Amino acid sequence: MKKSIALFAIATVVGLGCSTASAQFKDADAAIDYREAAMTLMGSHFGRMGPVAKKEAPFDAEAIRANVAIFSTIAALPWVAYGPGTEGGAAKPSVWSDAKGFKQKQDDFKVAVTKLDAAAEKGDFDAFRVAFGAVGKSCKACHDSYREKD
Ligand code: ASC
Repeated sequence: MKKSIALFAIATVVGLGCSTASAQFKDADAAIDYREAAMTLMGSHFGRMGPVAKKEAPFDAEAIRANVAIFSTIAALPWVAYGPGTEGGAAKPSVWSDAKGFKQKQDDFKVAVTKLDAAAEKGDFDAFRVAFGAVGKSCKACHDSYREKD
């Protein structure tokens, strides 16, 4: 009897572990792949605007508007893939041990991205440049605290 209770407890814990990771993803690896894919696309769409912000490439307001629209859409995606039981990849354990701090970084980032969106919609270079810089700082602040160094 005791043994069956213990087995039930283990099954429950394992079951919960699985259900948290698989609420939206098959397993932890699927969640890691998803968030890393989203980050890769974010890096591509953000990074290509760097030369424009640095005045090394011309400011094409419509191209920037379209690219920021893609970036801000992708920027909403990774966060759901850091659920319980998805530790690993480039994420530091502090993502989970300091969940509040990690959430604050996400919130700061979302505010910065919203401002970048507004600037891109306005088509104003200076507003874009300032907002782009703030998003970059937000990326870096989170990476410094919550991403393993390469
Ligand atoms: C990028 C990219 C990042 C950020 C960061 C900004 O283009 O891939 O991780 O910008 O370097 O500081």
